[in-house]
Amino acid sequence: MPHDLYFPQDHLLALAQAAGTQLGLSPAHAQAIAQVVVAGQRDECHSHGLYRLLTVAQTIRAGKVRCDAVPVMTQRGRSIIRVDAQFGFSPLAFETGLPALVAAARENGLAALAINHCVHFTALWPEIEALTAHGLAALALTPSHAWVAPAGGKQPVFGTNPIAFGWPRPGPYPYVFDFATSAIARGDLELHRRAGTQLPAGCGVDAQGAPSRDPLEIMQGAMLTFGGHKGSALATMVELMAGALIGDWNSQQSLAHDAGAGAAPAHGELILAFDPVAFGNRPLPELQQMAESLFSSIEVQGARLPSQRRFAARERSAQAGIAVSAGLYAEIQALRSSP
Ligand code: NDP
Ligand code: PYC
Repeated sequence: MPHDLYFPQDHLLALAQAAGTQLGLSPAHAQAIAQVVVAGQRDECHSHGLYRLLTVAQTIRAGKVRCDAVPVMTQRGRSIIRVDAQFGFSPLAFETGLPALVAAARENGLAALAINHCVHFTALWPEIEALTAHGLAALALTPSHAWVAPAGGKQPVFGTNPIAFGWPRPGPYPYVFDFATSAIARGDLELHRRAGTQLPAGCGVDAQGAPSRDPLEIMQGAMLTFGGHKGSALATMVELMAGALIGDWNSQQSLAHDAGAGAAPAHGELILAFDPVAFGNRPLPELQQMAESLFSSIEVQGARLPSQRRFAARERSAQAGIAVSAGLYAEIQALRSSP
């Protein structure tokens, strides 16, 4: 019977960092990656928690990432920050651009961070929360590998293409949503495959285009977008705004570059930061009050805000330790001692 073990955050950070270093990552990359995967585990986002270190390992072993890449930041005009990740993993590139993005958003009201040539495997909400912590609203988009068919089609074109948004609230937690534009994230499909379980209906088709709930069959066929033509259009927008707009690969090019290696996608990411004070021309608490009344009218009817499950998990983890299944813990330990 699988069971969970519980660990203090510092223990998992040290383990994840040691595993990354053992895999060959520079200390800066190992640390940046440890932060995001442990945050995912802490918030019970299992598709983007410690499990993602297995993707990191696969990507390194396939030779599809530069383990010691040093991101290079440049600025165009006052509000476009570019960070070239030099084919390293994305978390360090984001850390590199964050201070300049915050400063440019403060100065101009709106600023963009375009990350180019990164290898990407993370959830987007850690980046969104890094911006809401500065009192900024934020939007992030990134393609992935072409696994998802357009509405009305059967051939994969889009990535799972997440869209994440955040709004700064008074108190410890912002308003944040963060979701794949596919009906299910690839990470969750992988977890179903590992567990030998079926997907919910409507997530994919087999190689003949027939509806399927089998992860392996869908991997041979195509995943589907959420919301039919609406998800399909949003996925297209992500390909354009975090692909062509920033002069980087789309999900088809990322998958072609992968050439069957099973590595994390390689492409760009677009992150926009908005200063509500500049747009609203009022003090932040006044603007936040307007937002709070919207949130109240959602919650008063028993509906929940996105990320509340995640924040509740964060509180539980702070009290009881971070839960990790015994099997996954053993796999991460094995990475730390791998040759
Ligand atoms: P989910 O469908 O699990 O959740 C999407 C969002 O909706 C979350 O903010 C979630 O909050 C919220 N939510 C869920 N249920 C409700 C509800 N009943 N009422 C209100 N809000 C709700 O996300 P996905 O599986 O689509 O994506 C998971 C992660 O995968 C994301 O973090 C995403 O960034 C990542 N991803 C990354 C990719 C990449 O290329 N790097 C590609 C695709 C996905 P809560 O978490 O609190 O439940
Ligand atoms: O879960 O779809 C996903 C995903 C793709 C890249 C990183 N996560």
